[in-house]
Amino acid sequence: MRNILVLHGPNLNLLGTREPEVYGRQTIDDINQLLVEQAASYQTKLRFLQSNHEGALIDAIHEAREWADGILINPGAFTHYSYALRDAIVGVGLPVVEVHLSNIHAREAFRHQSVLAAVCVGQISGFGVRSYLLGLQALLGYLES
Ligand code: CA2
Repeated sequence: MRNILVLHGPNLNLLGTREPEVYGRQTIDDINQLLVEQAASYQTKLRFLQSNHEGALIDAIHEAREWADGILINPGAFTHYSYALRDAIVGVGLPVVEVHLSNIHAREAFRHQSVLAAVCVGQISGFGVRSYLLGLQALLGYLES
């Protein structure tokens, strides 16, 4: 049995309420439900946290050392500037996959850079909700190999 922490960063609690053309119509609960369904066929347990606070995400990454095999994260806008999240990822040494609903490379210039991608196993961006499902598969495949 694998244990994976799924983290959703700032403003992702608003999914499904605005900007459907960018982020789709599904809510964060819909995404979590789809992930749970996928995880079941991989003998994997998921724990979820959404937070608008950098420190809460960092605390969750630190605590994951005690129980998780890996982390799936959509860091939201922290992607583009949070050296503190980057240090936390390096600090715990767990494999992390970064996912984005939108294609951050096709948007405003400030979104093109991720300060986290280099310390993650990889990044999946632009496939909507499927980015999360592909990300979970990629993380589990990485753990198998
Ligand atoms: O594409 C993604 O998944 C992002 O991580 C989403 C972040 C954005 O800052 C990143 O550059 C890319 C923003 C999430 C905000 O989500 C909202 C959803 C509905 C209404 C308002 C915000």
